Amino acid sequence: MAVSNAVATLLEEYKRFNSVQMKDLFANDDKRAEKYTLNFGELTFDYSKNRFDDKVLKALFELAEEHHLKERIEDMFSGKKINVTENRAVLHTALRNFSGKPVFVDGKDVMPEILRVQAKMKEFSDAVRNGTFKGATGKKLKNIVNIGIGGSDLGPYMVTCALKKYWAKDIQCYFISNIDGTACAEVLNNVNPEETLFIVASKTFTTIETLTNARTCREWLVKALGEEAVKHHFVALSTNAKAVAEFGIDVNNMFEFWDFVGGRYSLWSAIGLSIALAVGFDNFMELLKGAEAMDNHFRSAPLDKNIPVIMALLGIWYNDYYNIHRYGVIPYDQYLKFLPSYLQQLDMESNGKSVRLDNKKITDYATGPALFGGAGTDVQHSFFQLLHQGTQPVPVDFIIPAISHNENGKHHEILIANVLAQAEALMKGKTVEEAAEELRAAGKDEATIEKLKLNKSFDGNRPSNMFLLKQITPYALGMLIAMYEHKVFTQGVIWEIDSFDQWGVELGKQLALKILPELEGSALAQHDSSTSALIAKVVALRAECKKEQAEKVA
Ligand code: G6Q
Repeated sequence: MAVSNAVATLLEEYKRFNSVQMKDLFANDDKRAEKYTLNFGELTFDYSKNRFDDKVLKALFELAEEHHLKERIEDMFSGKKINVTENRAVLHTALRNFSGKPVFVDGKDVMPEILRVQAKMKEFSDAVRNGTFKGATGKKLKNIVNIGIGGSDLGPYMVTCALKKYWAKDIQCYFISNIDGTACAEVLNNVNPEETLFIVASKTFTTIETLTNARTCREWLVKALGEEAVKHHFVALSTNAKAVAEFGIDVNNMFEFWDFVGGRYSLWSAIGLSIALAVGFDNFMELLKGAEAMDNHFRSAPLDKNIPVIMALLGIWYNDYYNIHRYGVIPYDQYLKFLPSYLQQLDMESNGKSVRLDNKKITDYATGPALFGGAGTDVQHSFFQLLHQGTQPVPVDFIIPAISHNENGKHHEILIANVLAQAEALMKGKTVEEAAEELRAAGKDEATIEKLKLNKSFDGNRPSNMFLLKQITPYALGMLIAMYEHKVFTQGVIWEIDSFDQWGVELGKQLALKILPELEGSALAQHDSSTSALIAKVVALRAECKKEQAEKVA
């Protein structure tokens, strides 16, 4: 690809800026934090601990303009078919559109249908929560089991865990995603069929993991309560009414969503039913309202005041100019511990692409980084070593609420002290001289100092964003998730990829379907020698085990 003006400027800026130390930037400008902090509602976004100055930022904004970011944002919000490989509009934003304004796809306003399903979700979630929708034997449905995978699991799972403090006292939520029989068994061992509601969440209603798990749960229920019980204990969330009916779920018990809602963007749709059941429909709406506030910010704020845009551009700066292809998200909040797993799908499934929108293979720049993370302070005791002293910096997002839902003595102050200290330490580092001085002050002899000072020094200059929230409420969480969605979208625009398809996920589905009959012995293995040998070994081990079990019984 020809080097554009903005790219050429950024390459020059990188040469100029590569060796600049952030601690010097702070020392030379006591307004740096103020200058590079944005406040939006109860969210404070401090991006000052990044390796940039005004000139770098200006070039990054030029890059966004070269890619017509503002027009692309409008294309998404207005229902243009920006998911080109699937020829679909991308309208998760319509699901949280409270403006009263229509949103059109193919000339049809999608809002009436969205509002209809939301009303149905409210009616149903209220009825389950207040006990008017009962199980087959007249008992209250207290256990909510969501059966889904990928986008039909990670969003509702992460959000229900994040909002645990808002759960109804007598409701428990469970999630079955993995095809591994253990996932099903561990949930079914813990619930009573008379009090359990199964939600089969599948956009396509063809996903083997979900359908297999749903069948197992259905058999379990029918065995306990009979076939008639299914309509009292099973509902479906899907775009595929035909397949739902074929599975044996009454379509009246189906909550619909549509092609313009991508799997990993679907927690705002009917896929969020488990959230509404756990925290109540009003709180589910608060989540959507928080997301809408971020949508409006993203759509209307100028680039230099736009939180998702700045996050995205800094990410591109590190990924494409510093060649750092890793990225950490560390929430300092136990309730948000699954946020990194959720973001892994959002970011990596959206932007882990190597074909451009013009159908050309990408060969000269990098797209989405590998994302990882976990809850602080736990991860300080696992992978933070690499963040502080590994050979490559890893840009990090820190997320912290000022107020905990469990203000327990000094716990929260200690937590906050940790996150602030980590960000400061990553930025400042510790010179070899400082390390030596510390050792000297601790009374170490010169030989020991010589031996340890390098190991005890820290390069610093390691970037991080700080997201400070007042508290993790449904509204704040909605804002936070939408912020990441829009960051991912912005990066996709600049990388010129389709952030809304996922062809790479399909391969696994096809390959597994081929191997399954070979494991069952009904087809002959035809693979590379490694795969064939492994299939043969598994078949032998399983046959051996069956024989042993049969001998025990005999
Ligand atoms: C997400 C992907 C993928 C999808 C799952 C489940 O964007 O499309 O993670 O959500 O494969 O698909 P179903 O909902 O169709 O079962």
